Amino acid sequence: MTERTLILVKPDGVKRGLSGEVLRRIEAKGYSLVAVEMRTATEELLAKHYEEHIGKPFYESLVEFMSSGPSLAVVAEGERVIEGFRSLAGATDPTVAAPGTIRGDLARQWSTKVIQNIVHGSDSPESAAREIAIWFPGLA
Ligand code: IDP
Ligand code: MG
Repeated sequence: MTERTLILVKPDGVKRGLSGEVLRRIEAKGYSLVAVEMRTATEELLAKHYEEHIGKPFYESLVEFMSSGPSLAVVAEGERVIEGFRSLAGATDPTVAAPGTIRGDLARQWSTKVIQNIVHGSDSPESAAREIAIWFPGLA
């Protein structure tokens, strides 16, 4: 089934000039871009986006990092794109993310406060619908 997913090039990726590289990998894989917009996330938006992480030890640092500058918000579409983009992104911890993945090739550990790993990708159809509605209310 054709589905849509919410992808973010996080502030570390945008600052390092890797937005184009992430878009290139999405398109090279064969997925299409439905929406692309530069956006600086507010604390309120992040509380919705990262609802499941509220109260965790890294939550405050995560919000500080994610609101530190613009992210590139992307909706991509394709057959099994939710699972497919998670695979392109690689494991959460960039130190051990497999080479060939976005995180494995382009990210590393910078500090122990928060993991900076270039991209976010929705992890299920339910998350994708929820996150697309948060970032692109007009598309939902
Ligand atoms: P995901 O982005 O691979 O889905 P999640 O577990 O949903 O990973 O965590 C959301 C984001 O929070 C991660 O991408 C990373 O930036 C940060 N994060 C996750 N776990 C930790 C941690 O243990 N310490 C610091 N930051 C973390
Ligand atoms: Mg997640």
